[in-house]
Amino acid sequence: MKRMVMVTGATAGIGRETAIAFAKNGDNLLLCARRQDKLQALKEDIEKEYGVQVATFILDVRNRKDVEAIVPKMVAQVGGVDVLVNNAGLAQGLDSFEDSSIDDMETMIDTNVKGLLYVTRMVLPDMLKRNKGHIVNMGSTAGIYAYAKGAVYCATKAAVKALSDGIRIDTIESDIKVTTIQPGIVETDFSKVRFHGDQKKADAVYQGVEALKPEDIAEVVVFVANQPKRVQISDVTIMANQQATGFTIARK
Ligand code: NDP
Ligand code: 8X3
Repeated sequence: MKRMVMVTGATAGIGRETAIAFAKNGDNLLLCARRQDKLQALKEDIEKEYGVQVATFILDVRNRKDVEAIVPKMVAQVGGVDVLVNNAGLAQGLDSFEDSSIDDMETMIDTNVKGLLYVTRMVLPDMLKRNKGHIVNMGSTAGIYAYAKGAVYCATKAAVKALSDGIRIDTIESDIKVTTIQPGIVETDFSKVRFHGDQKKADAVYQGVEALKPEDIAEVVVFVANQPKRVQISDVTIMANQQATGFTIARK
């Protein structure tokens, strides 16, 4: 039977490729993000190419009221979510802590931490009721190794890992699985968003390194979700070949 896979932040980068990879795998999709035009275009492309069902809805994961009002309705409408990929996330700014904007800090915490827990809190009870489900949280190598000027982003990704582990402990009596995916450097809109639209600064991040592609991460997410019932992959760390730790990169 086809699964229903929910992906947050499905309009770009890793989330978009994850949606496509699950569709290729034959799964139906429930996709959300803030940009309606991109969601609609992706829905049309996937339905035409892969013939699976795609439901979409606009969601800003930072908006607790919206998450509480919309997510349970959408989950009920599609008949339950089998795999939840908490992917929506971002970095804002790359500055020494004392110079960092508090607005940027709050945006990262509100999106990467609070958004993830709002969504999960709305999806998990139904998974528990059905004793079936897999939560895949998008962490980062930044959550393992803090790096200069990235204190708050790194802290949010360390929190993602701790949330995954905590939820896995709390659901241990059930068949629910929880996985943290920890990518290294992946070339997406991530850096453009981090530098508030400065494309030059964003391009510099990927110079001299063959960064991972979002498809590389998507393939791992599908692999993790396709394991037999007895297998729970708790964490996966995926780095670029030229990357030793989060910020140790041999540029050529
Ligand atoms: P992109 O900027 O390419 O994509 C981010 C996605 O998140 C977009 O679809 C965006 O959609 C969505 N999003 C952002 N804020 C919100 C919000 N408030 N509510 C709902 N959706 C939101 O970045 P990536 O694909 O690279 O990032 C995806 C995840 O992977 C993030 O959690 C990131 O931290 C993580 N990651 C990225 C790495 C990298 O090197 N690129 C490495 C490790 C982890 P929209 O704007 O339409 O809302
Ligand atoms: C995104 C990767 O190393 O730029 O999580 O923080 S990094």
